[in-house]
Order: sequence, then structure tokens, then C-alpha cells
Amino acid sequence: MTLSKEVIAQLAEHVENAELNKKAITKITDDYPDMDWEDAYAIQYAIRKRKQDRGTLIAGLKMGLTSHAKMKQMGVETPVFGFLTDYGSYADGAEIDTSNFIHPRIEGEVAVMTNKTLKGPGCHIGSVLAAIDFVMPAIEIIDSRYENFRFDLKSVIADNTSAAGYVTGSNMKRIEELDLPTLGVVLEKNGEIVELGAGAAVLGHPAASVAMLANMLAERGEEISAGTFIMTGGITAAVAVEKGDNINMRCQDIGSVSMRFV
Ligand code: OOG
Ligand code: MG
Repeated sequence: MTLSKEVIAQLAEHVENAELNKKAITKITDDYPDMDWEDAYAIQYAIRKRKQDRGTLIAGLKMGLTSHAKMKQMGVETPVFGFLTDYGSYADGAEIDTSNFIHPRIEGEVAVMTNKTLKGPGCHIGSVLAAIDFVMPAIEIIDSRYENFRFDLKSVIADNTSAAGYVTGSNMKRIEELDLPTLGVVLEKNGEIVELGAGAAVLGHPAASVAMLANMLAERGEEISAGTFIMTGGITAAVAVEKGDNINMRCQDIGSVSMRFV
């Protein structure tokens, strides 16, 4: 840690206010170039605590920057994790108020629900497959609180990995009915295909992303408890959306998930 408790608290308030006021800020590493990974996650956890203290429930966890499409798009190479809030949850087919966001983008993902505790270090695909109850197609809405969606890893970790919302499909499949690496997804905006990919884009296997999450949490003495909803990370690059856009993602063998920005 290089930052004092006071600075961590100040930065948490600053970054969270950007979300609450929907006003972009400059990335925090511009002012604190020496901040380290621990500082970055400390700011994220302080934001999480601020929300919980106001009554927000943590609805799940997310991995980010787990695919080459995303790493390339954002110019970074290490996966990161964040949390999902109750107020970020939207139902399949939802009309989403675009004014809730600064400059929203959407990503096609695979989401899973666990039914056993997952604990690192040494968590691997095998333990994850044995702990996944079911799989759902999901779209994440990301909205960096930084100007022009430009950031480095430490800034984006502090900003809860740009998490802003998520829409889950209405259907699910048992894990044993699917081959996650070859699971295809097609993302459409206003009826046109804008991105496509397969589960293997996510660290070779979306379950590997969950294993990595368990191992990253283990470094903090934490685990993934049974019954956790997890977004495993964008399969495709993120797509900018604006008011009036209709989004639909078709996911092989599971069904589709859609939403409309109003
Ligand atoms: C960071 C969040 C990335 C994903 O699925 O890769 C992410 C960002 O690109 O703003 O959620
Ligand atoms: Mg994502």
C-alpha cells in the first residue's frame, strides 16, 4: 500500500460520486501515479462498503478483461474482478434509462450460479465445474467513470471494473448440458450483428475465469460462497450504446437476452 487510509477514503468518495452524479472524472492514477494494486482494490472495497452502508446489496461478482478482445480493446493484459449491485440488475427485455449512465457499453458474457464454496489457492476448472449449478447468457453494461473510457488497470480496479449493470437471460442450462468453450454467442445492435464469439474467448474456458476469481480472492483471505452469481467476463469487445438502441444476444443452446435503451 502506498496510500494512506484518508486518501483511500477520499478517492472512494470521488470515484463513487462520479458514478452517482454521472459525471466523468480524470483517471485517478494521473494524481496518484505511485498507487499500487492493493491501493486500487482498497478503493474498490471502500466504494463497496459505502454502498452497503446505504443499504445496497451485493448481488454477485464479476471478472473483467478475461478475453483477448477486451484486453486488446482496453490496452491492458491482466484480468480484474469487481462486484455487482442489486440496483444494477435488469430483467430480460428491460427498457433501460440511458441517462443512468455516462457513456455505456455492453458486453456479451456467460454468467454462472454456484452451489458450493470455491476457495483458492489452487482452485481449478474441475472444482469450478463441480460447483456450478447452472449457466445463463448475460449482457453486462459497463460505464467507466473515467473520461473517454480511458484508464489503466489500477484506475479501473478502483472504479469497480466499470461495472454499471447486467441483464440476465430468461433461460438457463445445467452445466453438464453445455460445452462452455464452444458455446457461441452472437450480439446484435438494432438487428445488425456487431460482435460474435465463443466461450473459449474467456481464458480458454469461462470456468477458468471463475477459478481465477477464487484464487484472486484467496490472496485477500476471501472465498466465493455457495449461491454466488458470477459474470465471467466479456467474450466480445464492448459495444457503445445510446438512447434508442435495441440489443439482442443469442446464445447457442440457451436462448437470447435482450434490452432496449430508452
Ligand atoms: C473494464 C471492465 C471489463 C469485461 O467483461 O471484460 C469487463 C472495462 O473494459 O471498462 O467487464
Ligand atoms: Mg464485463
